[in-house]
Amino acid sequence: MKAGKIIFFLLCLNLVSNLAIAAGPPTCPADVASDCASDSGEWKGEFFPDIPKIKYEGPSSKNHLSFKWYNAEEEILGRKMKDWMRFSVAFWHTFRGTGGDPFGAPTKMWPWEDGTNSLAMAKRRMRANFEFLNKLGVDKWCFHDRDIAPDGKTIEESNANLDEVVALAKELQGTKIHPLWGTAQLFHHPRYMHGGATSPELGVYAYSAAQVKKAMEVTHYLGGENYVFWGGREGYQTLLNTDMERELNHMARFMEAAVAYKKKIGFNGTLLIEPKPQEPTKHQYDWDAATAANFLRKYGLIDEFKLNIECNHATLAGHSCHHELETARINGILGNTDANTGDPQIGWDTDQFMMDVGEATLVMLSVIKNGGLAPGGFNFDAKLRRESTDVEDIFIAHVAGMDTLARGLRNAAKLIEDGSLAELVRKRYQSFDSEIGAQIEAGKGDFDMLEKKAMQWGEPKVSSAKQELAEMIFQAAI
Ligand code: XUL
Ligand code: CO
Repeated sequence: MKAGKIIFFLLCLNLVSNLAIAAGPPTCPADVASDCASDSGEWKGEFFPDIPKIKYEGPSSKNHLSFKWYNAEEEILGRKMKDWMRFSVAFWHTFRGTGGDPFGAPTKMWPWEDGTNSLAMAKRRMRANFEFLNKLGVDKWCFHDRDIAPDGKTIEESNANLDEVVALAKELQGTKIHPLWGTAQLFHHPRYMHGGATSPELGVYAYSAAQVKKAMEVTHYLGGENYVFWGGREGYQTLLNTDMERELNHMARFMEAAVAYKKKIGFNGTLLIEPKPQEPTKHQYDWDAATAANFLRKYGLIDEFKLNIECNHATLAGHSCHHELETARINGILGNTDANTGDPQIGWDTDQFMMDVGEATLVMLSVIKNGGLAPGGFNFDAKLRRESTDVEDIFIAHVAGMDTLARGLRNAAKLIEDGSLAELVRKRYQSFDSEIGAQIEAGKGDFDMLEKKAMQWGEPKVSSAKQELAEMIFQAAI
């Protein structure tokens, strides 16, 4: 054979063997076989060998693996940026997201994945999580029980799996890292098809309680600062077969039991309800912030819970994220933000990283007015697009998401320091700064007195809303 032919033959052989690897059942990745031992779940060397620790380089940097706006130690409005933001990585998207959708197969098979949902794989993934957090410079993470450890055949087996992975997570956390929040996944398994706390089946209600009990225990053990309830299946498909009143009463009883258990185990974290109007059910009971607040007030739970506002959930409910944050804030229950965004042309929960500086500025205006979110923070409940498949894309997405919110913080601070927007708002209501206005606001504005005043004053002068001026001031700051 001539040299050219030999090279061609070798190339073909290589292609065939690569195809065989791609098509065969994945075990330990072929190209890094020497780096891992699939039976122990151990992984030698780094998961992200090509990624350096991400640093702040300022807005003029062209390095996509650097922060341009997020400078953790810098003070804005008298507080370090890291303390305003309190960023967290969502384990389920970042380490369990595959890029699969209802029409297509997974597109992401990270080098450390072996294609199984084994305990060994769960531990290896946990190691990847902590290397990622350390390189990104983020000291909080969020998880569902079932993302981090495989489900077992019985509650006992699931709990044992969870304990094993949680023990490793505790060791890898060290002293600096801990969960922003933990939660129980009560929506994937078929037993939860009618809901968990709102299932008509008593056995499912009890199973849900057992799962939440354990998830609260491990969140507490790991030093978690909050615990989340997202009721993905707590809702209905049709009211023809649903006793909505009974289901809501059951959900309240479940939340009361969670409060009692939190106190029993000495968990001081905040309990958070995460509203979402629909998806996966047609109608979810925690529709939006106002609906969740009403539920909490009706059942006397308003002092025991706060809300976790997710921006993409806000838009699904027909609101802006700003509206949901403000609704939670003025009700005294803004506790956390699941920082993501939707797509204006798509009607479902796309869970994208927030990249719009205007949206981030509005979010930060609310957060500043709230005095921050602690012990809550910003959890990146966001995933890479299906078509983003490089390992470095995981870093790029988080860096861009962190920078966008950091830019929002800087802009919001500029707007607050400038004061002209606040002045515009103050002026709109200045007639209420009068003696009669103060009387009304103090609850002493009875109709007899108001009728007399209306007759005395005659036709009121109504001023311009100055919307375009407000928008001009806002745009100038971003
Ligand atoms: C689903 C969602 C969840 C919750 C936690 O839309 O946001 O991931 O944040 O269960
Ligand atoms: Co969420």
